[in-house]
Amino acid sequence: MADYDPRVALIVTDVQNDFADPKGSLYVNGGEEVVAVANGEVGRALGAGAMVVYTQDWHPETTPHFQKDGGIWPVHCVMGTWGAEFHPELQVAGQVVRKGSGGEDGYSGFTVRDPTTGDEQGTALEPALRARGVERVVLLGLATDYCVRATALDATAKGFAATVIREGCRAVDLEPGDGDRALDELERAGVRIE
Ligand code: VGL
Ligand code: ZN
Repeated sequence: MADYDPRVALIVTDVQNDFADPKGSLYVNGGEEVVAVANGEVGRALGAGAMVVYTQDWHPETTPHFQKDGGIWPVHCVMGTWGAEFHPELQVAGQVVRKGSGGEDGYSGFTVRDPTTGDEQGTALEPALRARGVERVVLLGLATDYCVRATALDATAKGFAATVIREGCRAVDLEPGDGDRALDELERAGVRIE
């Protein structure tokens, strides 16, 4: 079990209908199963005085992130639509950080990247953590091989200790095994997997 204290932030990654509901446009197998895990961790984190932050994939209707516009993904998490909303059973009790709204690839909760120029820009996440004196982050959510991976790698690169709760994550697995490979990669990068 992840330990929480006031220097910890739980980052609940993209637990949104398009990923977590079987009717979602980019449904991640078992995505709905992370909701209960997330709620349990949110309760324990808040009880221990830790910060809880939520990321939300938040795309415009047209973005090179989408297949129809030259990218690789079906249309998903379009801002203001049902698919972009958090899963209705997710307990949302903290700051929400949206990413991708300028048409960027928004895999990491910390940075977004312009898919044509490659320019990276920070989101509100790191300033929010620094303002609270956070030293360690605990991550769960969707999807293991994309947003959880990218956010955890950025967290360690920025000097935060990072833990990923495996049972609170599910993978897209475009190629079978992508999720497991992502967890191996994270472990090699110094992320604790539990
Ligand atoms: C994600 C694919 C496309 C994610 C976001 O949240 O992991 N995956 N956009
Ligand atoms: Zn996306």
